[in-house]
Amino acid sequence: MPARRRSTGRPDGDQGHPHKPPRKKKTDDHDHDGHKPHDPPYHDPDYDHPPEHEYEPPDNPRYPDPRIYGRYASKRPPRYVPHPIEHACFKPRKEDYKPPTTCNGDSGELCVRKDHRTLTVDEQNRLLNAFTQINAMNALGPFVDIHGNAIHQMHGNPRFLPWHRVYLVRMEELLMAVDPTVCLPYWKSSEEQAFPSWLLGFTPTVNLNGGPHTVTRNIGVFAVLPNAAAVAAAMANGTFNSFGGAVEGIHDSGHVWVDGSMGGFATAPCDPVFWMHHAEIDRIWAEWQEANPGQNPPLAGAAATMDPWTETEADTRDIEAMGYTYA
Ligand SMILES: [Cu+2]
Repeated sequence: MPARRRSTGRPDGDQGHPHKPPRKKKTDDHDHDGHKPHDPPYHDPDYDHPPEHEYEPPDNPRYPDPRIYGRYASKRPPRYVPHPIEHACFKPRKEDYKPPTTCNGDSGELCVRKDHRTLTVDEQNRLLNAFTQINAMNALGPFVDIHGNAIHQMHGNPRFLPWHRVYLVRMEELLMAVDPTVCLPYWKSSEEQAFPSWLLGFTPTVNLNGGPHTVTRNIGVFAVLPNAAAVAAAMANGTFNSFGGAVEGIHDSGHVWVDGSMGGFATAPCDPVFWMHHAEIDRIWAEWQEANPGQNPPLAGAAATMDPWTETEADTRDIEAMGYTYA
């Protein structure tokens, strides 16, 4: 179970991008193996069929830590080599002494996920720095690869929302291992109709199983960002599947609108905007949950386990129990 963490628009019309041609389908050879933009109405009747779900995790030494990588964790972890500094005797000066705190303990505090527009420059830098650090540690690549593995059936069915909820919490934990002040911000694209400008210059290269991938974007070329009316229409659904299908369609359009890395399942989480886009989708779900108590994803058996992690659908119903909240 994840530890608990720290506590603490303008609706556009349909013409969000006057300089851009109307929604246009990709026809060329882009590596678009994933998210397809949806035309309203978003609901897909196939969404009502929960997946038949079984899988075998791959045996892959790229996944040393079961807390983050779940069942991907290697059965033969790499041999531990102590860092030279671990043998140094470190004595803090008396004035530096602070009472010890538990590392993986339950502080009872919630990670507060904020609108990225409200982040200070320091908070922006801390997020990008933590992202860079987990990438440099080669912890990010294997984590992105999980999203590239369709075995987890996390798109196009009722697992979409709960699965990505767990995925985001794991990412937040990974970032917090580097900087405990970091929480994932959200990108309210329906209101902004613009890409977060402070991310534009940040295009990391991530070592994926298939080789290094450098983040690219083709912003606004292949789709139109859903607007506030589309989000309101999704929110108006009274049952989980109709809501989930609609919100996944909105999510898909956001992926295709950014395009480049964001256009493919295997590469999308390399772009930090993926996490902010999904935090917004998750925030919309949390809001809908409050308005529709008891409406949960209709998942049972193996399909109810958010593999490769152990959380079940029921574990994902309460975001505060998962250690975070939205501001
Ligand atoms: Cu996804």
